[in-house]
Amino acid sequence: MSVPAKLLAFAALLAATFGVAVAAGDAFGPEERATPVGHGTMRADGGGAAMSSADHGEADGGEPAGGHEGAAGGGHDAAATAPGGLAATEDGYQLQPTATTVEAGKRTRFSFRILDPRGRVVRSGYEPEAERELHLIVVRRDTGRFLHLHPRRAADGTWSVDLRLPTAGVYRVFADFVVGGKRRTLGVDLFAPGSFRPEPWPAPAAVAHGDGFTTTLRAGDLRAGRAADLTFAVGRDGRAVTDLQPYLGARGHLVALREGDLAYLHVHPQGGDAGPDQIRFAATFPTPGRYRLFLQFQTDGRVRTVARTVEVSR
Ligand SMILES: [Cu+2]
Repeated sequence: MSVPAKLLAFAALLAATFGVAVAAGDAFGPEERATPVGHGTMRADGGGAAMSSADHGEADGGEPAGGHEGAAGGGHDAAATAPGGLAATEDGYQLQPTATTVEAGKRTRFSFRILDPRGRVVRSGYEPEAERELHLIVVRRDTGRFLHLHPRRAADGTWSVDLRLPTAGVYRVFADFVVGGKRRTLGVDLFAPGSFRPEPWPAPAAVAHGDGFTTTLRAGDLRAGRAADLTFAVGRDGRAVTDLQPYLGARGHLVALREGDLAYLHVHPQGGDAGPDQIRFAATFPTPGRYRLFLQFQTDGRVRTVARTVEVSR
């Protein structure tokens, strides 16, 4: 290919990628965000492109309600490294959606309930974690689309949120919450009928792009079963971003999913002496292999998402 032809091809690629991102961003209202990721051809440096301009939605403020008892006790420690999200039930708690099929591209009211070990709807007793009683993460199973939502809880314990799945496909829905002193992540599948083309994961790389930002990950050697210190440096246009705003009570939020089964890791923000452009987390990757990391942070009142792939060795 001649040089002009290459340039032309690259320009077309940029237009196509950007077009997709804009379409996805426009499609979302203030209560949702979708992050198209994995348009891998744009990674000059190996990072995945993840662009979206939608705001991160807040729909909190569920009414307090009494009546919930009998929560199982538990601690944060022993099970802290065990991944969640692989089952719809854990310790007898159950995630029960009212629908398992949603039309892609259409705003839909998505509702669900959490049942306790005695089969009763959990109506209260949620303990805020990262400033929310419940975090709902919706990920297309190839991880090419990512949503982070905060449903509203009604007095009868039903959680609801406006959901718009960006494309057809199979999605994993994770409800991440703390009840009875223990954090649980329950997962169910959600289907959006239609044709679906899975996107390959971008190769692991230190630098990843998304929402117009660049993040550089410093983590050393990631080893299975060992606590890892993940430090992300946020940049934009070649400069460090030093005006990160608090997001969910921390500098950032991180979701880590294992390749193959989308096991959902419990990641914790870390303080420490990181610079103003840096966000630190502690995580333990349970097994060797690849993981997808979705880093979210806030600047100018908007939540940004940058996805990346990491490789964990034995
Ligand atoms: Cu959340």
